[in-house]
Amino acid sequence: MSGFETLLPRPSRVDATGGRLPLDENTTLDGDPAAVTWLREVLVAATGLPLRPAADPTIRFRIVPWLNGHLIRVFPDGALVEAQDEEAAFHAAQSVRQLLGPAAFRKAPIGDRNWWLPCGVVEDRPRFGWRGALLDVARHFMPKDGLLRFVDLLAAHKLNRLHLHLTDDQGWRFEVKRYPRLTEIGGWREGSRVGVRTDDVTDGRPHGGFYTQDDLREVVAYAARRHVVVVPEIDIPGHSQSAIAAYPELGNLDYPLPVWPLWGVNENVLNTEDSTVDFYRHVFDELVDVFPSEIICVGGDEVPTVQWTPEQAQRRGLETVPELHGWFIRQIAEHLGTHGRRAMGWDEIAEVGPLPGGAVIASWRGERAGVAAARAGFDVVMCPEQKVYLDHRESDRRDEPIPVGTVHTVSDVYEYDPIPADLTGDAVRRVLGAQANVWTEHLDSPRRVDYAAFPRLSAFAEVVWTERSNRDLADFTRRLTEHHLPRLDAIGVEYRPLAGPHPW
Ligand code: TNX
Repeated sequence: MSGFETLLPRPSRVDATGGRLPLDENTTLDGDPAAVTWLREVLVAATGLPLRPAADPTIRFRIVPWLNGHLIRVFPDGALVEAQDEEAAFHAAQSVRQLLGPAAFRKAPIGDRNWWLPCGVVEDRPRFGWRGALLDVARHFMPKDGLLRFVDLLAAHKLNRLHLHLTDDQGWRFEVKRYPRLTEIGGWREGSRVGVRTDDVTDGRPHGGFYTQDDLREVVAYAARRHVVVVPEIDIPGHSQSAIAAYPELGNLDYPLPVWPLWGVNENVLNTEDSTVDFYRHVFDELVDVFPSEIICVGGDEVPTVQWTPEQAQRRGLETVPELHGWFIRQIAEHLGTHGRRAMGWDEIAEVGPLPGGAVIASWRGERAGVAAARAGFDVVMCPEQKVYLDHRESDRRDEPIPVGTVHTVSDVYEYDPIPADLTGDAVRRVLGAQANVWTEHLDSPRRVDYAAFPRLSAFAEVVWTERSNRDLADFTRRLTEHHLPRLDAIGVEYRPLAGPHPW
């Protein structure tokens, strides 16, 4: 059975009137929004029904600009889906797919079955504009197909930002035409000889991969069609050893470094020479050419400053060495400004000197930095590691395959709220939303990413979509277990079972 009580995330308002609209060979689907074409594609594949266009279709979509969000009305002989804009129409299309039941998520029909929509009304709109997930493709490369699939999973949850962590000490994944060694050398790491897995060594296997600019343009276009904005990150001036391995002149040492084969925080940061800042200006020039996102992430987290000197700070008119960290970020943020883009950075950048105008703070070491930045008038994306880091383990059982971090269960994630209690007044509006971060030191395949991300990301989707007053853990758990996990099963997502870890 499926009905309005199956929708996830939970909609603003539903009113079930009883009865059904059956879908069969004669059912037609049409309307102006592009979401109609997307919906037809997925439903024709799953149902085998033709769902032809028609002047007077059974299921009609239309844009109604004065609406807030979308409105789905289903009657026994037809349905009318109205949406404020293209994005809202796409959300409505996702809901229509959910209402048809888990089999609507398959890629081919699996035999005769009855397809129908429940009669009644759904009215819905998102709580936050930034409903994101970060995927770290630097620690472990995710083949392009896996990325496209991840985008589909985000879209199925009405999430709309994919923060793509493209570079780190352990790998550089973004093709830069001007500096080919970044991917030729920086894209590959040797195995470390330590063959055990703990928090601070890798699995010891050689690893690598990178995306061409055209690969990423494809990902951007695929995501855009699903109303997901891809926010790229090139992490500077720390987390940069892969770049230094490729171009040693970017670093501070007089001997070459390998792409780092260990996890953790690394002292081999970029130097602060003009030539290095210029190098990165060119890198970001190519980045903005591929990614249309207004907001571009420059990283800025975890920057040890032991390789920088007081003289270098003085030369830049700064009093202390740590201010070089802020200075470096500002150089690149200003450069992004010349492209009409805004810099986003991890919350450390708020502690090392004045923030660049228009900066967006990703508050990851708790919520304190985010609250302060919001009060100071900066936009904030909340992603506190103690709440929404999906690489962290799901229980403290010894057989949990991912041993890192603090325990975050599905209900822990569900109980998170992006607006901290001490944030009030106008500053609340500075919180653009939140994102769940999937770091991949210990997730070396799409299969592992599925395990870590789901179903916690399903809980997170409701956190950022549904009004707080409309959230209810018991109701969510029922929808999840009875209706949503079967959808993930139909897609082929190997999520962590609620009952306990998989034996692998
Ligand atoms: C901290 S979050 C990091 C990442 C790690 C993560 C592991 C952040 C800005 N930096 O480099 O992958 O912890 O949970």
